[in-house]
Amino acid sequence: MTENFESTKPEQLKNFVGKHFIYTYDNGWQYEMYIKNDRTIDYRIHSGMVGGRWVRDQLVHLVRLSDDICKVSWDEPTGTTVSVAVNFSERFVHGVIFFPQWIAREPEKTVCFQNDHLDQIKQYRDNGPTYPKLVIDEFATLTFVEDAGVDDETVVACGPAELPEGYASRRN
Ligand code: FER
Repeated sequence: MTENFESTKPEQLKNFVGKHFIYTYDNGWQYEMYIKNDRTIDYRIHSGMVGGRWVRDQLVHLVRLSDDICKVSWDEPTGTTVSVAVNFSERFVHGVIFFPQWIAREPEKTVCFQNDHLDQIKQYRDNGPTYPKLVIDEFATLTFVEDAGVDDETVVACGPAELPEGYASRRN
């Protein structure tokens, strides 16, 4: 079996698909996510341990927890696994990130536009070590939220360093 999406119920995801948002974890790490469709996100990491990293077309598991709350979970090619719950009405996030030990030791190895470096990333991953994982368990505040529609390839189309001044600090 390749992928199992048995929890995904596309008809329950209309409030979440198309959401584009920027958030800052309580440890100061700033992230941006675009839920491109019910199976896919694009994202940029503005600051933190792997600030500068950005990714398009990450396959995710997206579920509805309430009309305003969804959970997005995925397994990166790096071996990092992530599960992020987003509460749009109270504008906060809770994320758990499980970093393999090789990233805890040398996080800069993952700082790139990952899509262009997949062979290298998979080699790092397979070299390990994996254990012990670095588990980051943090709340975050949503500082910017918009509806960007489905499958818009222009939302996350460049690295964080190439964005206009003030892009990530916009608040709404
Ligand atoms: C997030 C937490 C972690 C997130 C992405 C990651 C887009 C990815 C981390 C990594 O692969 O290094 O909230 O949102």
